Amino acid sequence: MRIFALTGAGVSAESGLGTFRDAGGIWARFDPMKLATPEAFARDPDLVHAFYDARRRNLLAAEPNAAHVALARLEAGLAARGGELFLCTQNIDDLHERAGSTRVAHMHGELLKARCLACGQTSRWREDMGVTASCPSCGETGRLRPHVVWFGEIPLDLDAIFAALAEADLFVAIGTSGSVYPAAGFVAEARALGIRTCEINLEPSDNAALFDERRYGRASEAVPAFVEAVLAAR
Ligand code: BJW
Repeated sequence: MRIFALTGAGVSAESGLGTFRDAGGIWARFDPMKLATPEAFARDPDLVHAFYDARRRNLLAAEPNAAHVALARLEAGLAARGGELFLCTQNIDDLHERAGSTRVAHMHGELLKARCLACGQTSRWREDMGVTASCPSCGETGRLRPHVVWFGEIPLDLDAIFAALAEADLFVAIGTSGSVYPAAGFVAEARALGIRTCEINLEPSDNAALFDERRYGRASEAVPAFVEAVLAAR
């Protein structure tokens, strides 16, 4: 069995990383147009760096939760049965990798990487970035940005993502509100391809009506239960 899993901020919520659109979420406290667009970064790089520096520090203090661990177990369990998990995350954290997932497509980038606007290289980055940091590849100063995908930018790895989606037997969306495209369109794409669809979320997402199966609850409980059911059935 080939499973395509799309994860969102809800999978990392119980690790202490904020979601975006819940009450008290990141976009309830900060204006995304001032922080998560290329225009915002050009206008006020100090402000944007401060926002991502704080989130990077928060991430480094966080730990994977039972939902991340269960998805790593699903990858290994499917592989042992001749199947495959394609794990596509909208999250910029590294909690799937730290829980043991070995192949993760980060369609909205990675907070622990920097991209140089001078040479185009990406580098691993765990410190505060700020406007005076130098690129480890080319040495240019003040040209680094967080390696994340802002509104109006094209998400990463889309060819591999759509190819994996087309080959899946099951599409499962976990902890995502289904409000940001193109990820929000994956469920409709899956349905058009005749792929079974499942949603796991705290509450019905914007796309809830498009899912064949719906499981509501906290990711730390609902995802392990889903993984057990999948692995027990094969
Ligand atoms: C729990 C839980 C618990 C809570 N357990 N659950 C139509 C078509 C195409 C594009 C567009 C379109 N209309 C508009 C657009 C443009 C735009 C867009 O979608 N805007 C919408 C707001 C309308 N999209 C873009 O600009 C994208 N680029 C693009 O479209 O390029 C064009 C193109 C595409 C394809 C081919 C060619 C060209 C880029 C989008 C970039 C998004 N960037 C951000 C920030 C990244 C960096 C950062 O982290 O700061 O990505 S925005 C933010 O939203 C972040 C997330 O990855 C993303 C999705 O959020 P997510 O994960 O769903 O979080 P929430 O908070 O919304 O939901 C959490 C859910 O968890 C909730 O439902 C809770 O109930 C649940 N939950 N606790 C389980 N314990």
